[in-house]
Amino acid sequence: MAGDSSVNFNLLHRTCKLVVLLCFLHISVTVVFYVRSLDIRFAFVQNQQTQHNVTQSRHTEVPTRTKPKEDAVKVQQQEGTQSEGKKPEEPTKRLEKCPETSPLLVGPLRVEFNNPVNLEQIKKDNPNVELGGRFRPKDCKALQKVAIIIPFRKRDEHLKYWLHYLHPILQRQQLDYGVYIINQDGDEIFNRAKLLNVGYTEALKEYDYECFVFSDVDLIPMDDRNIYKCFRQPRHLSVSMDKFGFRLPYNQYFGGVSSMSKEQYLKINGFPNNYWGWGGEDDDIYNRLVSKGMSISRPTGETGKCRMIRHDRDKQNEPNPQRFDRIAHTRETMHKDGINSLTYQVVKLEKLDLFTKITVDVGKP
Ligand SMILES: [Mn+2]
Repeated sequence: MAGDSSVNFNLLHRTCKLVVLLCFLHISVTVVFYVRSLDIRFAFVQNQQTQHNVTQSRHTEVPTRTKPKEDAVKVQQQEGTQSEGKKPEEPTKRLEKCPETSPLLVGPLRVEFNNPVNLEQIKKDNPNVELGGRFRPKDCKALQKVAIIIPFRKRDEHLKYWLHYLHPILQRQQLDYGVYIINQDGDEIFNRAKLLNVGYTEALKEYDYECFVFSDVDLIPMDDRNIYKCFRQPRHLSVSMDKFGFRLPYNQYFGGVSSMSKEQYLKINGFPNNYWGWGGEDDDIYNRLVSKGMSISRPTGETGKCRMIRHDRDKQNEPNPQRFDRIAHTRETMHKDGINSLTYQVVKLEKLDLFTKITVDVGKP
């Protein structure tokens, strides 16, 4: 009996030891994980701050494995001293995202071209638009950065109306946007699609735009709920033009005003460069989209109403007789003709009050 109980006692003793050991192991593992999670949190906070302030990035690199805590403390001190000297930066740091639907929208608008407008007045009416035609909402972070690209030549009267109507609309849409007028230099035949490619390229040199709206200079939306931004599919915005009796002229129509994200644009190798003169380039773009498996998104006919400023046909923009033949071969030509084959010369770059004007030599056929 005595031997039996001592064996029992030994067994109990050993079991207790094992339990204590396991407890200790458990606690130490917990402590290690806790400390590491603290480090990660530090690193995360620093990362967030570096995103907002590039100048601090050198001091706020993620701590190395060896002495993470010391580094983190050092960083905090540095940031403390730096932020004191840089107070103006603070308010921009904590902007919340703008709402999915802007509360500033008013719906249907009256659009007419009877009363002349002038640039001075438009500038006064839009005090928040910055040099080069740039704007971003003050009290929230815009959902998209949008470059508005307008192919142009000798249409200053139309441009004034466009600026007069569009700047207030785009601001109410709470977009982070810039307006780029791509002016074809010289008197050679006009090339709309190539100018659009130039606009895409030049705008990206200036700012990290993620969305591109391609608009004719003479088209004005009649409803500010027609948002000049990008969607999951390429968007056709000018869906019911007064010129066509407020209807789509045909289902595949992609002319007038359209929008495409950077990804969508690159997927189709941009736009063709060899459509000289009027017509066809919008159908070519449509073919590119469809051949890459994309479809067209559109606002409703009511929201998508817009007016075109009446005008005579421009000189040096005659209908292009080759357009039907070109459109028939988009699928074969699109991979070698587009943003990857674009060549041009910037003649002049002007930062004006309400827009950026880029005058370019796009060559001739
Ligand atoms: Mn027109």
